[in-house]
This record gives sequence, C-alpha cells and structure tokens, in this order.
Amino acid sequence: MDTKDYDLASIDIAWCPGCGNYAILNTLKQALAELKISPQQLVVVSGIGQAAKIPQYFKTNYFNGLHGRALPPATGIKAANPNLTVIAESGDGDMYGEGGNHFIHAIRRNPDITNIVHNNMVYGLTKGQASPTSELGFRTPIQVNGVVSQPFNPISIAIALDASFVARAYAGDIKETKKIIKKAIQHKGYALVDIFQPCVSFNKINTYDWFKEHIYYLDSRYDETNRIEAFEKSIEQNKLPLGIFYLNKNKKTFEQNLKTYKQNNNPLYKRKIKKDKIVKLINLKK
Ligand SMILES: Cc1ncc(C[n+]2csc(CCOP(=O)(O)OP(=O)(O)O)c2C)c(N)n1
Ligand code: SF4
Ligand SMILES: [Mg+2]
Repeated sequence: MDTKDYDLASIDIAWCPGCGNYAILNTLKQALAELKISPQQLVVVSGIGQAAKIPQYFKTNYFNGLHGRALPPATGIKAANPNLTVIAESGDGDMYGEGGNHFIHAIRRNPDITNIVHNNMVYGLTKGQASPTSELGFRTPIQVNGVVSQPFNPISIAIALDASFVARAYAGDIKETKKIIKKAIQHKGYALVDIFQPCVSFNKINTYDWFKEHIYYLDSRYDETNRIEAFEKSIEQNKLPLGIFYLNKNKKTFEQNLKTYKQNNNPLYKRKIKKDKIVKLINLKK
C-alpha cells in the first residue's frame, strides 16, 4: 500500500503553517501503509480540538465525538467488530483533561486499540488556554499569572495503571515516531502513544528548538518490561525520554474478557438478535 491510498480527493486543512500536526498526519499515513491496513479496515475516533480534526484529513472511517469522549466509542467499536483496526486520536486537553476519566478506565479495560495523543501542552483550537500538560508557570490570556497546577504526567499514570503499551514520541522525528506508531498498532491491547507536538501559534515555550534540547531516546539496553524502571524514567524532568517505556504482553484484552466472545467468536455486529430479545428491549424502554 501507498500513503496515497489514504488521500482524500479534496481537503481544506485548517491547521497553521508549521504546526506539528502535519508531521503526525504524514507519519500515521506512512505507518498504516507499511502495515498494509486499508482505509476500509480502519476506524479513527476523535473528540474535539485541532488534533481531533485528523480523521477528516485522510481517507478512513471515522467518528468525531464529543469533547473528551473518543475512548468510549473506540472501545465499543472494537468490541462490536474486533477485526477492525481502531485508533482513538485527539489532543492533550481532550484526552487528559475533558477525557481524563475515560483515559484511566480505558487503561483498566485494556481494549485492543491505539491511543494517539497530540501533546502540544496547550488548548490550540480555543486559542491558547492552558491544558493539563502545560508547564507550571505557563502564561496564557486566561492564566495571566501562569499555571499554578502541576502538569499531568500521562506516561506515569499509564505505567501506574499497568497499561499494556506506553510510549512517547516527538512529531519532529518522523522516522522514530513511525516505528513507535507501527509497534503500537501491532500491539494486542491498549497502546498509548503520547506525541510531543509543537503548536507554533499558542505555545511559544515548548517550541521545536525547546524539544530538540529537552528530549532523548531510551537506549537499546533499556528493558521495557521492567515496570519500576519504566516509572522512574517517566518522572525524569530535565531531559524527557522518548521511546517505548513499558510493555506488558500478559494482559488479556477487553474483548477477550467479554463473556460473549468466550462463548462465540462471531463479531457482535454479525450476530442476529432474536426477536424475543428485541421485544424485551422495547419493553425496557417503556
Ligand atoms: C464540553 C466542552 N468544553 C469545552 C469545549 C471547548 N473546547 C473545544 S476544543 C478545546 C481544547 C482542545 O485542546 P486539545 O485537546 O489540547 O486539542 P488541540 O486543539 O490543542 O489540538 C476546548 C476547551 C468544548 N467544545 N466542549
Ligand atoms: S493553533 Fe497550534 S495546534 Fe492548532 S493548528 Fe495552529 S499550530 Fe497547530
Ligand atoms: Mg492541545
């Protein structure tokens, strides 16, 4: 497959020139093409925000949900048809703020989905308010004296909850980000890929230059199955590690744990509902 297979005939992209979202879109298309996942096999679920526009900019099935609500429909879609590749993709505000509760419980359920978060440490769409990952002291037109709360650390939270795949990438490095996204999609279970994404319009602190100075990759000797070491890496502050922090291949997925699939492999969407069950459902509504 080719990245052109994901191109739409005509699109009007409403991202600013220089935004890190373009690189993430291109990287995702390359990863999908290399994994030979067709647009027909794929569903991308997003919420609201600049990042959440991504499924409208390439050829895929998609569901654009309410703010912060990408993960529940993504979990449901995968449960109804486990043959699909399901990606829940949105911004840091959408996934960790408005959707923070769903983030935690999706990790607990471990659906076989990939969760890609464009982490620009700001609310881009609504013109630059602080997000949960904004640095302490980050000044905005709303937080005029600077942010007073500690930033949310999605990597630490995910490792603490024993998420089955936890990674961080940087939009400015397409080659490495592509490798990480491909591994996340191939992973069986919930896979978090938090991607540092420069917002050139509203985040003048965490710029391309800033990231270059503040990131480094976990080296080849790093053991991603060691949860304690992964947690230690996740709380490093001076330089921020990138790569796969943590991997737990021993967890069953949400779909595997569902009683209905233990009894019958047939995807839910293919099953016929018996008439008496429909009558029961109608009666419940009354
Ligand atoms: C319930 C609700 N609250 C607030 C908003 C306004 N709103 C839309 S997008 C957004 C922030 C998005 O930030 P983020 O998820 O980081 O995405 P980005 O635009 O930075 O990619 C907010 C607050 C909304 N649409 N719905
Ligand atoms: S406001 Fe920021 S996140 Fe939104 S398109 Fe512009 S640069 Fe990208
Ligand atoms: Mg954001």
